[in-house]
Amino acid sequence: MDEKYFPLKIEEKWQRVWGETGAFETESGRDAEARPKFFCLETMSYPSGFLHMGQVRSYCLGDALAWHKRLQGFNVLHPFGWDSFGQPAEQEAAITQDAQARERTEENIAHVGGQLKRLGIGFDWRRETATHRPDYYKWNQWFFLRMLERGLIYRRTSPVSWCPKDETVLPNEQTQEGGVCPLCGTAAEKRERGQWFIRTTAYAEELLADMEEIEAGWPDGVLAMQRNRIGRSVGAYVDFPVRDSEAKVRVFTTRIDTIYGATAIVVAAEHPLLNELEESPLKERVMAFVTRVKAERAGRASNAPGEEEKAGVNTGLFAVNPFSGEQMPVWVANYVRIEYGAGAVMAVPAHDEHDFEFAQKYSLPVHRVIERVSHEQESIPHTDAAGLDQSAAMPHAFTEYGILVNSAEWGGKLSQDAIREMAAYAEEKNFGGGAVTYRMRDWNISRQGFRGAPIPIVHCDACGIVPVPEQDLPVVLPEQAEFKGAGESPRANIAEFVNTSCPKCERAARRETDTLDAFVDSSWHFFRYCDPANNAAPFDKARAAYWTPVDQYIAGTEHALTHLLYARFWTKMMRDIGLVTFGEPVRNLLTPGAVTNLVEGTGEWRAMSKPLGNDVDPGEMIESFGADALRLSVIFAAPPENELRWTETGIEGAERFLRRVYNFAWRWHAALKEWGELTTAEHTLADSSGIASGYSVFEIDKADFGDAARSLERKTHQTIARVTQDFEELRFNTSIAALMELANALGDFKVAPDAATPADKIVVREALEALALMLAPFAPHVAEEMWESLGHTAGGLLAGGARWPQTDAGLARKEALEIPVQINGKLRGRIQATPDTSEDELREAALADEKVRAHMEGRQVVKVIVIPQRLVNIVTR
Ligand code: ANZ
Ligand code: ZN
Repeated sequence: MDEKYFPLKIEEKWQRVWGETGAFETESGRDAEARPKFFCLETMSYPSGFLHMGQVRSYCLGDALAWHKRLQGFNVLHPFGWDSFGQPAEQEAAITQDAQARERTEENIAHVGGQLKRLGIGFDWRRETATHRPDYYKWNQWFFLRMLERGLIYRRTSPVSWCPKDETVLPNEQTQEGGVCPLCGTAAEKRERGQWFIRTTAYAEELLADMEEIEAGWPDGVLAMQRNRIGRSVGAYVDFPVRDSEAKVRVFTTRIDTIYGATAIVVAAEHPLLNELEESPLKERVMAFVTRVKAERAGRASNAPGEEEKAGVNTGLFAVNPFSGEQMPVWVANYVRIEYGAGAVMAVPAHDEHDFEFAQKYSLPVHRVIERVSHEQESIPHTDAAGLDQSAAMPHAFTEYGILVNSAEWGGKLSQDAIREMAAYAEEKNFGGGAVTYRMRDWNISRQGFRGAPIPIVHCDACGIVPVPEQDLPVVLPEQAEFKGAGESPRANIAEFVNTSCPKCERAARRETDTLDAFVDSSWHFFRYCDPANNAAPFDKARAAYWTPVDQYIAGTEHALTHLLYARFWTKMMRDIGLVTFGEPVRNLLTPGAVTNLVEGTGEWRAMSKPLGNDVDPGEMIESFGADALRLSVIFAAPPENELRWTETGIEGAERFLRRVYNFAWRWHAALKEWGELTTAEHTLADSSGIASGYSVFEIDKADFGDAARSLERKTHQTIARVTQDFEELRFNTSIAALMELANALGDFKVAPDAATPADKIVVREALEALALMLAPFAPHVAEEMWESLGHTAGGLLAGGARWPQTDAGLARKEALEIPVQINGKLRGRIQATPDTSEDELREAALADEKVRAHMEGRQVVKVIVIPQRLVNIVTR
């Protein structure tokens, strides 16, 4: 240990030692796997060329937990990978027309990987994976074939964005707001085109039901988002015959009880019924409208309903209500989506807000058929023609359940009962029945972008669609694709790629030119970490059985919805093809908040980003303050889930704290080291995992302890208890606060090292050892240096088998307090409490105290004033 703290020097030293001793290299094999495991995962990184502070935060949180678990004796897997076909990487390559995209990716990987190593993050680098490498994406293609065999993959036409100028398909992600081509700015068009889909909806029910298993370990917000995306909806379908036609229109409704109030049928612009329209001026109007709606949709980034003003046209067709026999017009409108339910609705303006708005605009009738159930109202509200006038004047839709009116023999029933009975009736009469639909859609995995894993399919004129045989995998992505003018995917005019022979009949055939969505890569990547070099399978089943599911995943909220839903789906699929034995891949999920910074000239805190100019380069921070200070500051600044407002004073404070701790260790290390050698020779405690503990334990008569020693000892054990507990609850920031308090207690320990008694040395040594061990998850380089200075020379904390400190429960207990109790300002008694005793508990204890009660005889309590940890004052009359 040097006298002065030079972060860069000790950081370089320990990173070298960790590399040499393989400190973070996860053990495999039977011996290691007899130990309890902990799989700590953060999201992959896009190799964008620089490290972002948000990533730094996430990796520092993960590393803190990984260190803690290692010190607790777990066999810890903390791996790292590159999402190198991920959207930003792809976008950059496409926009810059980067023909050397692959080399650039490898350069970025080397550069950012170097920054992560410089930060000292304890990844097992031997397991590093990158999704753009053929040895990885080969397995994406393998999974594709497995799913194809099982009927989980199918092909159908679906719209893509198309740039008419560049004559190319635009990846959906790249079609920016307003629908312009990212290359030339021309307005994008939509074209129908055959694309590949995974039947994720086959797992919708299970994706929802299994959420029970993860309920405890996932944030409520994420659970809600998943539920909402799956979007289970229970209702009924009803078939409405079209007048003068064989056709029927099927609608999905959650409110079949309102069917007597239906005054129109409204279909989506893509509805097949529209093909049936007779040649007529009306047909022209309808088709013009349909074209307009489709164009508007193409121009919008999302397909969310309700964003646009409602619009529609009358088709001239009529449909017949199978309950009432009433006829109603068929409209086409922009607020009905083809993908949901049956792609058509019965419009009930009186009871649905969307329909109400639509009816207002186009003067459709409003028929009220549900009344509020009122308490006074004993009888059923009467149902005469006057009801109609009344309902026409409804200021808005009445959307609640109630009692049916104007509904023939169903009148007088409660909505809940009618919903059940009317669906059963529809089923009995063969024009409908109960139905469950999901908002979730099948997953379109076709991409026409610059880079990605080629879909392993050959198109043969004779045999049709033929899968590439497994032994021919991987189908390697040609790296020199031209983005423009291919008329298709960028690969379409690369003859060497496209032209091939049919695996079945050996005649000339064409390769599929689409690539797989990069979400495929990330859906299973963490399983690959268990066995990253496997050449015969995506991973070995036994290895995965040991390591997975993931014990703790740390993933930003931007990944919480789509990525995790796909990862959950993928795991269930892998279970069904026999690779794993469970269906939920992630036990616990932490979603760190954004790292924000002031945007100059606006006074606004926004997530750091290069375009906003409010990003901070982690590399520069490391140069100025050291990796430990950066790591400590990003964890200390806020609870993990919260926004982290970046300030340079934060990292300055962290550096000052580390320097203080370091200086204290330096001041004492000579005295303590000697003492350590003389007396203890390190007890070797065997812990439950059978590994020797390097934590020093002293046998000494506590009677020799002075007040200062006693109080420092107590502080040490209280800190161990608190920090250990905080780790359980992922409250990393408050555990750092506790370590700061312990450091302060050391600072207050006024004995000089050369005047210290053996007892003094023992408590200081114990405190410093505990501080080093508990600081290791946050500032591992300083921690290693302190630990070594205390005489532990076995090649570092982990190589030396150091263990998380144990707390002495008796010592950890908070000191007892005596709280005075006053009655009307006069001291009348004392009660026992701890600093944690709540106000309510203090109030109750004071009122229950015997002496106090004796003084209260015959008086009435007006109020009780409680000052926590200090005083209770009872005011009486
Ligand atoms: C008639 C009705 C009357 C409805 C009423 C609601 C209230 P959730 O709960 O989200 O599943 N709907 C059905 N298919 C649709 C589509 N393709 N595009 C737009 N809207 C559609 O919503 C189900 C309700 O959404 C259905 O119930 C239908 O309107 C509408 F008083 O049918 B309802
Ligand atoms: Zn063929």
